[in-house]
Amino acid sequence: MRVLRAEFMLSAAAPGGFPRPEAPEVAFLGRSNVGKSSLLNRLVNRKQLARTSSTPGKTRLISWFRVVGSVQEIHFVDLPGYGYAKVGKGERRQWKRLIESYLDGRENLRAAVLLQDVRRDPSEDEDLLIEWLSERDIPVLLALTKTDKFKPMRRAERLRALRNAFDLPPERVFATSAEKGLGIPELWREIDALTTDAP
Ligand SMILES: Nc1nc2c(ncn2[C@@H]2O[C@H](COP(=O)(O)OP(=O)(O)OP(=O)(O)O)[C@@H](O)[C@H]2O)c(=O)[nH]1
Ligand SMILES: [Mg+2]
Repeated sequence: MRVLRAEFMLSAAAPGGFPRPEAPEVAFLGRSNVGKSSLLNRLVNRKQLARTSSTPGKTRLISWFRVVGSVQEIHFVDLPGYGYAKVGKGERRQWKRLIESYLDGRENLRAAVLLQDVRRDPSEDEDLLIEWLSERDIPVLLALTKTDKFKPMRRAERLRALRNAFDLPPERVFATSAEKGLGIPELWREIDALTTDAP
């Protein structure tokens, strides 16, 4: 789908502030600093739509973005990152509560893009998220981020390792770079397929 317009809608810290579920939604999930905001910006061709941070772990809110496309309107949802070392137990519990309150009963959520830095191996956080998503029958698209950090040989090696580590269908795994625009058309194709109702 061609993006005609993209704009920030609102941020919320609790379900009372979530917007009404009036368009198909795609959520972006991943460790803090993994590149969620950057990938989201790249998908809509807007450098500074979602704020990218040099101080990781600052986003404590869920943010909605309206994406007006050539076919339909969809909403992108930027979920707070996790796994930031300085975060205490209480904050982690709060993060879990917020994410689960979003995932539970969000009937317009069509897909979750789980981001994983290509340089890291998955942790129990990614395992937990995949479990939550599969319990709720939400399709997972795995975006391996920052693949520009590697030369081609090493990149291919890491892709292989991560494809093995995540037990997902190969067509749902994407090697991306927000910096270079890699993997963006492929990811869009799958987002389109999951957000468009079959005729
Ligand atoms: N080289 C490279 N750097 C990237 C890429 N994507 C993101 N970054 C950098 O990684 C850092 C974090 O990016 P963000 O997009 O803010 O990450 P985030 O997941 O939204 O972070 P939080 O909102 O804090 O959880 C920034 O310094 C980005 O410039 C990429 O594809 N390649
Ligand atoms: Mg962010």
